[in-house]
Amino acid sequence: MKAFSLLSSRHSYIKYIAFILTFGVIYTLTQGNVFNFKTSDSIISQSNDQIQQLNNQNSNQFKSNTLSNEKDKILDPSNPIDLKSNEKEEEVKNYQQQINQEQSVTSNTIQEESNSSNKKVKATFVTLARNSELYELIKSIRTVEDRFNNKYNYDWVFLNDVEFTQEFKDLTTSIVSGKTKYGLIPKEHWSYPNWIDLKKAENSRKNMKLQNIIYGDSESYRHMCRYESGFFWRSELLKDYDYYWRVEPGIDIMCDLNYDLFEFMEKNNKLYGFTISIYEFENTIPTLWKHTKDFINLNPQYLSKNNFLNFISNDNGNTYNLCHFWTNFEIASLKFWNSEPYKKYFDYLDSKGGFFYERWGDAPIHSIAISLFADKNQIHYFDDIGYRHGVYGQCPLNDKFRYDHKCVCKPEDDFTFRGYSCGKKYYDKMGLEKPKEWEMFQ
Ligand SMILES: Nc1nc2c(ncn2[C@@H]2O[C@H](COP(=O)(O)OP(=O)(O)OP(=O)(O)O)[C@@H](O)[C@H]2O)c(=O)[nH]1
Ligand SMILES: [Mg+2]
Repeated sequence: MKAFSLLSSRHSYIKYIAFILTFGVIYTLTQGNVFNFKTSDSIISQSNDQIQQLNNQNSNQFKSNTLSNEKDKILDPSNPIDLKSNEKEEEVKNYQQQINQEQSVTSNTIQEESNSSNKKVKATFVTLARNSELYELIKSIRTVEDRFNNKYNYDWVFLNDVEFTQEFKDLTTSIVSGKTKYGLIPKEHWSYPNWIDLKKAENSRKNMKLQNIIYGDSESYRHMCRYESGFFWRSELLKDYDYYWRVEPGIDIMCDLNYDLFEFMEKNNKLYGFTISIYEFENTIPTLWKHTKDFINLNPQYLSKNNFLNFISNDNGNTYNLCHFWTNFEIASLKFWNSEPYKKYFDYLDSKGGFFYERWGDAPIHSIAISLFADKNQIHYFDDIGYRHGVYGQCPLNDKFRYDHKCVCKPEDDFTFRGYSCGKKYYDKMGLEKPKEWEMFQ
């Protein structure tokens, strides 16, 4: 008010002073406002940056966590946070805290599990494969890693009758979480022994081809079966391990495995674990049982007192009922194959030439041996894997179990109690209670 009355004064020097004073006041007020605007702009842009940062952090967390829908909505980039709303900012902070809590619970749980034993079991995965199977195989490895081994980091041994390619080694090493080791099978483990009549073996292959017997005409399949029966466990690369888990190209693990299966084997004194049991094609093993009986008659001391003969024979050992554990999934003790009874049994069978004159598989041979030489309580059926290889699969029948373990298998696809499976016999002869749902899936 004072400034306006001075401007109307008749004295020019007073007018001049009044003008300067008025200009000064206006300038000060204006500059003050400019700074004030700038300050509030920078506060908004700062808090904008902070919230953006928070939002980015949350989006990253989101990628590595399973969040509820509510959280998804808040963190969804297509549902941006209203910068003016303090409430939303508060909400984001709260969820940030919740996520952090969830994260620490998850890692504590894993920590607890991996700390459940002070000493890691001496165990490894083992895969026999051809270089040409690499891309089928890495899918198998990936499923085993995702469902199990990324928590335990067990090693992986790869075996081949020819050198592995660099691509095979690089790719498998990039996926396996434990150490990888690559072995070239010695010639004497993958060739005809000198007592084999090659002409007789060739005639047998031709004959089996005419009968349309699966792999009946294949030489390499026979070497593979002989190797898996009598030699893989002698590999130098396996000598530091007690247990192995066999993995083949083209398999799938369909449930989360939240415990250490090797530790289970060791703690429970198990020697052999399987997922699928099935009947063998009789025309691939016409004389296998006769030779087995001869071997037992010559070496009765090897027969276990509490054996599982009634799983593999319906007539107290007179004939073989063809039941065997599928060996493309095997978690087993290397010591068992390295034991005197098994080594002698293998050598005896090998001397009879049935790997080449017939087409003996490693699955019936492993199964017969474990059923005769081990205590039956040392055999374990892993009913919780959710396993598939080719047409046959194993899937836990209990809904809650499947949901809890994020299984992606269909109970209808479970083979355990189907007609061509030996699963029902296994439960009965082992004296186990079948799952309550079994009758719906036979
Ligand atoms: N290095 C090598 N590996 C082989 C050879 N033949 C088979 N294998 C591997 O031995 C394992 C068993 O062979 P498969 O052909 O799958 O035999 P199978 O499981 O009885 O038959 P499928 O039911 O058809 O899978 C697989 O891991 C193969 O990758 C071979 O000639 N060389
Ligand atoms: Mg196979």
